[in-house]
Amino acid sequence: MDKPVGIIMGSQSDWPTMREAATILDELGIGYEARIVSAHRTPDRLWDYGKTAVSRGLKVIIAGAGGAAHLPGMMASKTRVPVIGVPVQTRALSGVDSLYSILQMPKGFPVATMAIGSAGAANAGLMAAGILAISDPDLAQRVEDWREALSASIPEEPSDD
Ligand code: RP5
Repeated sequence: MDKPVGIIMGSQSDWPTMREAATILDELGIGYEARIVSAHRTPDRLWDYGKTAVSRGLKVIIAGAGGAAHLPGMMASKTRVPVIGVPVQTRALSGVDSLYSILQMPKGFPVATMAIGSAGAANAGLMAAGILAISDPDLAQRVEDWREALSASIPEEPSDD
């Protein structure tokens, strides 16, 4: 299977959050790789990843980090492959630190920033799917089906159970 999506994260501790993106990609039959790439702890790895992203066939990068979350922005500086940023929830500042670190990019180097935490990671998977579906009609149908199934799973009335 092709692996058009790269899921990268600053630390092993981000994986429980970023796994939500991977789960969505699995559900939609999209290939991906997952790597730990830290802006601060492994800057050379970040540089190499960004430098080779296009030549390795990556179409979308999902980047999650927490705290001083420089990974998505630095990756966006290094490659034209679209970067979707996921602010990981932190204990000290609940992820607002991550959100602001990822969101406020200077003109010229955009990062599509998702919500804080696991909802943001799942939505990053869906955003990646939507981007890839532009040029893949089979995937577009799977995304439509996924959305319909989600809507169908929402009850019309609340329950006491
Ligand atoms: C960031 O620091 C990572 O993205 C992670 O969210 C945070 C804490 O990392 P650990 O100390 O748990 O490795 O670089």
